[in-house]
Amino acid sequence: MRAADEALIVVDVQNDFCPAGALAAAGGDQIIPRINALMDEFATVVLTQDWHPADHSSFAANHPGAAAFSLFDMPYGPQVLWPVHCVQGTAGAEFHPALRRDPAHLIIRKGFRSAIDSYSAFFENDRKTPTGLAGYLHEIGVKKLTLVGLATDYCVAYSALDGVEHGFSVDLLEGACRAIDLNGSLADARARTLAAGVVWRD
Ligand code: VGL
Ligand code: ZN
Repeated sequence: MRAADEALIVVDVQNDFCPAGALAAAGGDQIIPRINALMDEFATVVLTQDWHPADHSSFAANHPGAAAFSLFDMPYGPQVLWPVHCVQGTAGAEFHPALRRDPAHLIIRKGFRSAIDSYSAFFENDRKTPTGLAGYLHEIGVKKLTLVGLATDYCVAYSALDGVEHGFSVDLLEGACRAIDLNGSLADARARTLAAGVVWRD
């Protein structure tokens, strides 16, 4: 067991981010056995779940003429337009069937407001709207986070950065994550998280 003040944050291990999913990270399902085993080491386990309404503004399909993976100017800044993924109530939004969920104390959903995307488990993409996760973790005395899941360069990296911002010490287990890697996004995420003090481990 790790120290009682450590939490495992399992980011978006959902069907749509795994092979054959709508927005797959290559090898996304390969990380699941390790994540399942890690859950036994932590007193606090949190799962996050990307959970979009069908009319979500991050979907290219909701912007006539726009291509998936292009950039779009949202009121809160540039946003990648994604293929339709993790729509509430669909199979793609479910956790991968091999992922253990019994050990989770909290499942936090994000991206459920049509007008704002949410990569981070802590803040939506306007960087202002909180999910409540920081309050939960602080209130139960968590000091250190270990981040695993999908995708390394989006939801995991953004959660890591915001974790540091909220005063947690943050480890990112690269071998228990897989990336989308769009236009250098993985190298970019690594540089930005390292500069912020996130510790990358195998
Ligand atoms: C994610 C893009 C869009 C992720 C979620 O989980 O990394 N990426 N929605
Ligand atoms: Zn999403």
